[in-house]
Order: sequence, then C-alpha cells, then structure tokens
Amino acid sequence: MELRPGVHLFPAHLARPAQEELLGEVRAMVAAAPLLRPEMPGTGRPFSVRMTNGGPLGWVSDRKGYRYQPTHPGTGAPWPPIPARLLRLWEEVADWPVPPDACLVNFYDETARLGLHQDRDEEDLLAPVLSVSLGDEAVFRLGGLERGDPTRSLRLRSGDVLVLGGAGRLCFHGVDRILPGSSTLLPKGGRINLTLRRVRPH
Ligand code: MD3
Ligand code: FE
Repeated sequence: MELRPGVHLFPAHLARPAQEELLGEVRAMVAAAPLLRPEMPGTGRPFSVRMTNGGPLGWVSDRKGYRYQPTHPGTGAPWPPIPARLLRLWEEVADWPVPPDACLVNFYDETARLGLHQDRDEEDLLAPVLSVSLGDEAVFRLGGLERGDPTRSLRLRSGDVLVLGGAGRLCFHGVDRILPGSSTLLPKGGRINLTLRRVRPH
C-alpha cells in the first residue's frame, strides 16, 4: 500500500507469534544497552520517547548535538547486534543491496510523543528506512518534503511495517499520540518502534 510516493505500508506484516519473538529479542537488546532519554541539542530538554540501539552504529542526542556513534553513552560498550529476523525483514522488503548498519529502538509510554521532523542525520540519504511497530497503536502524522506541506494522520499498529524510500525518505513525520490499551503485546502497555537504517554509504 503506497501512502505517498516512496512510502509503503505493509499492514500486519508480522503475525502475533513473530511479534512476540521480536519482542523477546528487543528485551535482550535493552538488557545489554539500557534505554536512554535523549536531550535536545543546545537546550538539553529531555525527549518523552526513550531510546536505545543495535548494530554497528546508534543514534544519540544530547546537548552537544545529534550523532551516530558505535557505543552506548552510559555503558561505553558496543551496541548489541541487530536481531537476525530484522536483517531478514530488510532483505525481504527494503529493496536495498546492503544491510542496515543501525537499528534505533524507540519506547513510548502512554504520554510520549515525537514532534514532526525529518530524518537526515544519516550520511546515506538514498538508502530507505524500515520501521516496525510493536504494542499500542500510534497516531502517526505523515507530511511532505517541506514542513508546511499538508499532513495526513494514520494509525500504526502492532506488526505493521513501513518502508520509506526514494521520494519518501525525506518526508516530515511524527507521532502525535499513543492509544493506551490498544494492544495486549506489552503486558504493561506502551509502544516500541524499531527503525532500520543505513548510515554509512556502501
Ligand atoms: C523515516 N520514529 O525514530 S518510524 C524516528 O514511530 C521516528 O517511532 C517514528 O520518526 C516512530 O525518527 C516513526 C516511521 C517513519 C515514518 C516516516 C519516515 C520513519 C521515517 C519518513 C522518512 C524517514
Ligand atoms: Fe523519524
């Protein structure tokens, strides 16, 4: 389903058993690389979303700025590996010749939001971004290539996969809110979004 040029939604691509297995793998990633609360560059204002990463590079943000780095800023250890089932999913749907080198894990409690933004911290802005949603539904906002362009609102549900490629790669997007109690996947509620990215050009 093409939402706009380059933005493909695969609704319920992951069935419940696959979502449960992936959730177990995400829990292992979080055990090795605890969730962090990023801060806005400059002001240090905390994000409401907590984050961690897997793979050779991870996205971090603090007062000094946004960047990709090879280690967890708290533990100093390399990020854990990207789960093999996510690498297979990338091969299946991303239509890109090299694997992702970063997997950002976003955790939303019922109050978390993510303001409208573009993803442009990657050196390779031609490679697609692949997103997997787990847990409670998100009210997701998708805009155009300029901040003032019209936006549409849609739900991202547990098991949904979104691929942002080509002309979709630089679309503005954000998460307006989480719908508490909309999924039984996470026993305490909340939402996890995983994004696979190619940061370094091949
Ligand atoms: C990439 N995450 O981590 S993922 C982010 O649901 C982020 O956690 C959101 O935005 C989340 O940067 C959305 C899906 C997404 C949607 C549109 C995009 C990623 C995108 C458009 C261009 C690039
Ligand atoms: Fe984003």
